[in-house]
Amino acid sequence: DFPPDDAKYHNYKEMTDEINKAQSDHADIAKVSSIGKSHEGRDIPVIKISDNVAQDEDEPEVVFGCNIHAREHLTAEMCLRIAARYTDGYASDATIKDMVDNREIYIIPMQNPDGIEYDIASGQYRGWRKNREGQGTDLNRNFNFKWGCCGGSSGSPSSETYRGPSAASAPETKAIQGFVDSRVVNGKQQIKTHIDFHTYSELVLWPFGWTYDDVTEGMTAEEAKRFQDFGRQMAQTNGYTPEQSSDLYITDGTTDDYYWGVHKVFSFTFEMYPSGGGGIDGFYPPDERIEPETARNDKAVDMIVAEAGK
Ligand code: 0X9
Ligand code: CA
Ligand code: CA
Ligand code: CA
Ligand code: ZN
Repeated sequence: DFPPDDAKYHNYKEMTDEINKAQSDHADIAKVSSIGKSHEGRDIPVIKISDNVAQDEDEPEVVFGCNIHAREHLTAEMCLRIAARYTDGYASDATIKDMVDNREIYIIPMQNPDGIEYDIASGQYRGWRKNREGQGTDLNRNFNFKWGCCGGSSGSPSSETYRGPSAASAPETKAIQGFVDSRVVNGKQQIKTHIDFHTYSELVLWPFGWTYDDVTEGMTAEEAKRFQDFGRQMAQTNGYTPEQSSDLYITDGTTDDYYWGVHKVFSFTFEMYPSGGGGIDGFYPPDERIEPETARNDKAVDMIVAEAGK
């Protein structure tokens, strides 16, 4: 489990307990289901938040994904905060009620449950990043859009950025892609906006990662400007640095390139606290940082929820 000093972080069971409680406390607006199973057979839960939650209504849909990299535990706390704000705040906060009533919000707090549990299993952090299939696949290099195209991933199973033997080879990737694909209804993708949360470096990143070009096949000048403008606006609220993801380094097979490249979902990657300097310790901020560093993104989260209606 987490070391005693970091007990406020949620392990897999505590995460499922938390979202199941949100569902039972707010059954009219919160519904938990599973998008599929991990390599070791754990369910990957998603909590949907909306009015008339049992129905698939014609409302813009939003996805928040967290903890696709195992050691990035602060991000699961980010997703749990979003779920708590939109459920607990519904009765008292008119702005939240308006968002919940007019959107279908999907939150996936742990996209890599096996890796997360492995990282904390001994009581001493292992610094694990990938899933737990073989030597591990980097799930954020395994998505089926320009997979392995551009030197932004590795073909070596021992590498931290191993892309896997084929696109969407990992069951966790299959589950996420299958979920996104399933939101195409009558030929129309219902998901309009998305953020995937990572740590660390305090960045707001937008597609593409596979190329340095900002305008290219699948990204018009107008679309690139929308990403830049909105990314910079979100970064003004949290103090992160906004940039195209390839300005960090070239990546292929990532979530954001997949969401935008395949589905035209307006998709961002956030790198949360800290800003830098920590080496491996940067992935393990003390649990006292959870509250301030997740609250820091409340405004950006509300913005991307609103933007789904644009
Ligand atoms: O390398 C990654 O997957 C991300 N950094 S992390 O330290 N969390 O592993 C950055 C990905 C940046 N590229 C895209 N988002 N496309
Ligand atoms: Ca502590
Ligand atoms: Ca609804
Ligand atoms: Ca819908
Ligand atoms: Zn990451």
